[in-house]
Formats: sequence, C-alpha cells, structure tokens
Amino acid sequence: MKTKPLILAAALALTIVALAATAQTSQAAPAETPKQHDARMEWWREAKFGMFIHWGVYSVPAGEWNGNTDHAEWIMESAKIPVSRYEQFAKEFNPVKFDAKAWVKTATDAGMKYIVITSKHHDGFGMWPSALTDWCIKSTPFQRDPLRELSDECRKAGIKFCLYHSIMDWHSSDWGTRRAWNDVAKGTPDMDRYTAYMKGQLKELVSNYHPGVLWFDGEWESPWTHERGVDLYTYLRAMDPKLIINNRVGKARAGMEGMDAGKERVGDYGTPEQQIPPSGFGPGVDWETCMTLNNHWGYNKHDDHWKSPETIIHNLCDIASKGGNYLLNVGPTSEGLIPQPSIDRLAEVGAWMKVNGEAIYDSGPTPFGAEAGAFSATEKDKEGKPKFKPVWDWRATTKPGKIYLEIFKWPTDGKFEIAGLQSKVKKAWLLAGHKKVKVEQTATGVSLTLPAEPTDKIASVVCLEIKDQTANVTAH
Ligand code: FHN
Repeated sequence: MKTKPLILAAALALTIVALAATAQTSQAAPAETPKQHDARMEWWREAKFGMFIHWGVYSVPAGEWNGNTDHAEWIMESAKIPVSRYEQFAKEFNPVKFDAKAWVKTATDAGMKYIVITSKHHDGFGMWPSALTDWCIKSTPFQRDPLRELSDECRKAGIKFCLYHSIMDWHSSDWGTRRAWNDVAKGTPDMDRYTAYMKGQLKELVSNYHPGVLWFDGEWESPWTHERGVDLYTYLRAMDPKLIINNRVGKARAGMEGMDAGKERVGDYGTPEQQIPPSGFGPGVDWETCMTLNNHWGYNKHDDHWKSPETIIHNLCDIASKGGNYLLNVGPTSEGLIPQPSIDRLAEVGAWMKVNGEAIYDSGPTPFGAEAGAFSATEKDKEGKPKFKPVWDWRATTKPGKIYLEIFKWPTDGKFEIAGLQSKVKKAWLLAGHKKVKVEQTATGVSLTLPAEPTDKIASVVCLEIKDQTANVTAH
C-alpha cells in the first residue's frame, strides 16, 4: 500500500476514535466534533481558578438551631425543621449590605476568573424573581435581583458568571423523596411535573443571566435518573450551545471523588469535592476540585476553621499540576457580606497570583508524573496511591516551550535537581523579579542553582524555557 493512502487511513481511524471518545464522555451532547468541544471548553480550561458562592435563606440561622451550631446550607434537613417554619427565614432575609461590585472585586483580586453562585440549593429557594414560584427572592424584604446585579458586575469585570442549581428540592411537593417535615407539600410527588418545573426555572436562568456554566448538584437520590440527566443536558445545550455543564447533571459521579464511573455518563467535566485526586486523568478529561474555605459551604457564624493562604496556594499549584481547576467557596451572611476572614485569605492568594499567575492560567499538567514532587505521604493505599494528603515539596505546570516549577520547600544548598528532563533548557528565571537562574544539563537531567533565599515564603516559581514545545522527560 502506498504511503499516502496509509497516512489517510490512519488519520481517518484517529478521527473515528476521537469522535467515539467524545461521544462516550458526553454521549447525549448535540453533535459536536472534538474541535468544537475544545472551543466550548477553552475559557474554562484557561481560567483554572473560580469562586464558589453558597448563599440563601439558610444564612439567616447562620448554622445554629436549638443549640446545635454545626449546621449550614443543609439546616432544613440536618435539623429537620418543618418547612412551614423554614419558610419564615425568607421573611427575615434582607441582605441590605449586598454589594455585587465588591463581591466581584474580592474574586478578581484573588485572581479568580469565574464565579459559580447558588441559584437554588436543596431547600428549593430561588435566588432570583422566578415567575414559576413564590418560594424565591420575591417573598423576601429584599426586593432586588442579586443574580442580575452579580451577572452584570461579572460582565463588567470580564469574568464568567455561572450558576449552581440543585436537582434535589426539599420544598417541592413533586420531588420524589418527600421529607416527613415537609408540612407544606400537597398531593403525591410527580417527577415529570417536577422536571418540567425545573426546566422552566432553568430556562428563566439561562435566558436572563446567560451563565457560562450550569453546576448541577443533588443528583444522587433515586428519583433522578441517568435518562433524565441526558434529557436535561440535551435540553440545555440546545438552548445555549456554548453552555458548559458539569457531570452532576447525570448519575455517573463516583461520590466525593467526583469523576464518572461506568458507561452511563453525561456532562462536560468531573467534580471532585473537598479533595484533590492523586493524579490527573490524562488529556481531554476535564475536572475541577471544589472546596470550602472553612468547614461549611453555607454561612456558619461559629466556623473559624479557615484554610491558610499557604494551603490554598499549594492546593492551587497541586490541582493545576494535575490539569484541574480549583473552585473555592465563600458563604456570605444574611446581611450580604462575604466573611472578612475569607476576604483576607483570598487577598493573600491574589497577591501571589499577581506575580505567579502565569504558571497557573491556561497551564497544562506536569510533565514529570503526578508523584514527582518529592512528596512524603504517610502511606499508600492498595493501588499504591498516597492514602493521606501528601506533603509536596514542589509541583510543576507547563505551557508550550515552558515548564514552571512551583517550589514549596526551598533547597538549603541552593541546588534543585530535576531528574529525567531531557529537553534542552535555553534559559531559566524566577517569575518574581525575573532574576536569571543558572542551569546545568546533567547525565540524569537538569540542575538549577538557586539564590540562598526563596522569592516567596509559600511558593517560589522558576520558569524554564525549553527547546521542545512539549517537555521530553524520561520515566520518573
Ligand atoms: O449537598 C451539597 C452541599 O450542600 C454543597 O452544595 C456541596 C458543594 O459541591 N455539594 C453537595 C454535597 O456533595
């Protein structure tokens, strides 16, 4: 067979495989080639860092009920509050200090490129003036539209406005698993009627606020099925072909690990929750770790267990080194304020991102394999994965022709060895201050000579400009 037809045959085979792969990850998607899928995901893949906002009438009790102070957005369920009593919180919800511009500034000052805010959490309360129910912001003294104000400010600031929407709805008479304490529900649950109601509300949200992402949640209960997820995904993507939808629209998510298991899957990216996977998932598999800043998603006035800026920045580097996004949560008060400890930490993260964001935004995963960071995990599980959160000494991210080293533990002798790097390093410098770094290519890789002191107490970044577009690395 002549070479040319052979190449054509190979190209055709590759295209068929690629289309099949895309079809498998979003089997219900309107027809979309890999190129069109990449174009749709592009802004999200470049963004890397977003703000999650859990805000609703549950911020009124602020985590406390009958002496228990460990509640938050689940308080209706966790305290089994009769829905008729829970509805009174709406009459007390009047966030007069809400300032969308200030919230967006907190996000952009942190280096965040998108905001995902709860339009409706499991309590069913709509944070916008819905025409389909009175169980929404219309029934509060706060006669404004916070989603309108926030989406407008996001647009002005050039960041993406996105919405979290719970499939499960503890308030609706039609949600399939009715709670005993739902003393306002009428008749018997009807999931077809509920799905039509939810689709109607989602149509309001997509048409009025044009979210970049619909972040579904609350999909785990049995009334929601894979088939309903596929139908909803298809309905929404037809409504807005640019819309990105996470994997919780379907039923394939393997618990808090967040990635799809099995064949019946739908949605555009995986959603690990409160955890960072031990490694990435290879090219074309998108994922985003979501995390609280303290121990609660919704506001809890007693929760002062705040993550340090060091933990947040190390998490951000670790997640980016594995090819993921980081969605970090704030839980505003019923007055409309983001807690000051959240603002303070995010400001410190933003100062780091201002100098080092080049290593994170639009970056690719480490070329050295997920465990090449001299981590010291206390033990490994049966698959050999680190069982407890490993302590990383350094991480790496990439761009065409570049490797970024995010160094957490500064070498005392000034020597930083990179085993296995075969690519020729044309030059290297510290992102902070652009000070040149001496590079020696050795038989086993590359050795850097670093200044005595790190440029940053949390993570100092060295950029290596390499001859190859993609780093050539021998097995680590
Ligand atoms: O039940 C929710 C919880 O309230 C919160 O919204 C998180 C954030 O992703 N998701 C669910 C718990 O997995």
